[in-house]
Amino acid sequence: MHTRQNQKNLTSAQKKRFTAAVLELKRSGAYDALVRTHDKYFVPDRDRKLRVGHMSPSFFPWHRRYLLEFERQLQEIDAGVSVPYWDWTTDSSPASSLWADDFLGGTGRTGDRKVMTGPFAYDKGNWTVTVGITESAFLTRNLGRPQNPITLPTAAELQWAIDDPTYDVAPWDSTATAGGFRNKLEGWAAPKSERWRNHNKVHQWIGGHMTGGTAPNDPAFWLHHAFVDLIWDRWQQKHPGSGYLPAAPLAVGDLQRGRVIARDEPMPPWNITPREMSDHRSLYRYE
Ligand SMILES: [Cu+2]
Repeated sequence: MHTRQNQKNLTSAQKKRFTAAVLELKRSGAYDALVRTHDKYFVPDRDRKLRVGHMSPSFFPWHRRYLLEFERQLQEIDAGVSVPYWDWTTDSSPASSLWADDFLGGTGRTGDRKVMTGPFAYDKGNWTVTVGITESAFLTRNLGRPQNPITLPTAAELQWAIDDPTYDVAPWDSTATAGGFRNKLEGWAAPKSERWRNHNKVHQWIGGHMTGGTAPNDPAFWLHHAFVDLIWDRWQQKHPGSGYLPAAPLAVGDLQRGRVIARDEPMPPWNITPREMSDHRSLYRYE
């Protein structure tokens, strides 16, 4: 049993061990295999295929299992490491210690958005982007998008999602605007003028590689999704009578049948069900 800590409480020794283990995973090739997995399951509504990772109810359990994969691989390198989480409602500035030279490094430079500081800066020689290189082989970021500013989600915006007692609603995709915790937190449930909320807005605030299917090219991905995972837990604590939906496979004739994972259906690529992923307390805890 290990503890996932708030990133702001990590000692400099812990930050060093975490980043060293990530760099070793990158060197071995295992990191890029994980990036490829995320990209493969980044299937939008319009594709009319099974949606398991995003724009669907299994967004939370799929990412829980995906983070466990990453964390187990890190722990094979250094058993004392776990994934920290980033509470973006409180550490909401590019000046946060998260973005310092001794941890994730900062924003990209003007022009090509190339990250110039920290262990993942291309010029340090240890972090070449190889999956989804249409953009660039160097890590890019644009924290807060100064030329067209965007702010991180507030505590109130997060609470708006957590307060919804219904896990998810039909049509179980990005257009599920009738409510539902999942889409309010994943962040598609927003008026056009606003575009993104909560989880999605954080990807946009970081910018660069974090905005597409190959977002795990930026190690900030894991800290963001560890907090998303913790939020799922907070929602469960607040609504003990609610559970994952849909509880059963969708009926014949439903346009979403075969495209959405029900509570006891297996999620690729691990063939584990949302029910099996709905309680993390035997695996790890949050500080
Ligand atoms: Cu994400």
